[in-house]
Amino acid sequence: MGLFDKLKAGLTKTRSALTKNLDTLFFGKRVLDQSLYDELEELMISADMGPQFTSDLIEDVKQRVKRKELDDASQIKKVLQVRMIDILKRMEKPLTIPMDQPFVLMAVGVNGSGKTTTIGKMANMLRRSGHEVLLVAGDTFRAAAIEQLEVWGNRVGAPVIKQKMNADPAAVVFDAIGRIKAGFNGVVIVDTAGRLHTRTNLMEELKKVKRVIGKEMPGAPHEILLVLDATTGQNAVMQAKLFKEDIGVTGIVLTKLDGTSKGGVVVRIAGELGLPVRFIGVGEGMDDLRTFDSRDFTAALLD
Ligand SMILES: Nc1nc2c(ncn2[C@@H]2O[C@H](COP(=O)(O)OP(=O)(O)OP(=O)(O)O)[C@@H](O)[C@H]2O)c(=O)[nH]1
Ligand SMILES: [Mg+2]
Repeated sequence: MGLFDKLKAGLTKTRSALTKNLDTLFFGKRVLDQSLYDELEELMISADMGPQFTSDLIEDVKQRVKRKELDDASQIKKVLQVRMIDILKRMEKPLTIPMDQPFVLMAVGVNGSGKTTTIGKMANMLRRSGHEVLLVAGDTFRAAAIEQLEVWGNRVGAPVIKQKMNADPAAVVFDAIGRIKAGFNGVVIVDTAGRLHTRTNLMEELKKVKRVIGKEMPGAPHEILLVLDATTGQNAVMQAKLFKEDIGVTGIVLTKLDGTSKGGVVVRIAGELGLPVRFIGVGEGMDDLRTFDSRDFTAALLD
């Protein structure tokens, strides 16, 4: 199976919900009138594409009908596709990681969003393209978090910097940057906790980790990746806003797109956050991470 077909297979749930609903909406209903627009609005909202994208789409459709560019409801799908590509294109900025040069990446996000798994997949991708990778067990709060990262490290051939459970993550990170100072020339990926006793604690801890990295290595972290679980739909958008304001996120990974019909949320994240989507996760395996491509993504959902 080619990469595109795999992507399509990964996005099956969103794809079938969206195309089935669109086809039902347009079937036998050739009149482009207000009731069609109302139903279309409902459909877009339930697909988690967000109110702004939805009203812009409907306005566009109405204008095109006025200009007599549209005479058949099924052509709306094409308009939707063009608008989706247009908005998603803006967040299509793959992460460029220089070869043989220290690069520090920190993954953040709420518990269970897929941080550790995504780190494992990224490490795999990077190792395959010839990078040295060092994993950093910055989640010292959850039992088994360190072992989980070590399993990934073994699987992909990346050493893990760790301390005991409940150690200060800032101290673990300090050790890791020490490796760079000692000559390590690869990618350092810092795993972090998704839950502490309170959300404020979590944000403070993440800020401290970021501060320590920056103090030890000016200019770092070079990337703060927010890992979001697509199955949570609009909740993911809310979380993204908080992390963006509090920590200063530079890129997004949207995980579990294979397990949800809410993949349309990418559109909403694009419109409301203006952050690049670096990767999407379409499964639990180590090859189930893709760089985000707006055309492929849209085609996988609608074609
Ligand atoms: N289907 C699917 N499952 C995923 C994907 N990414 C992660 N998962 C699963 O989601 C669950 C949680 O993933 P973790 O990587 O442990 O999440 P985390 O953010 O590190 O969680 P905490 O360490 O508790 O904060 C695991 O069972 C993963 O296998 C994905 O793209 N698709
Ligand atoms: Mg984790």
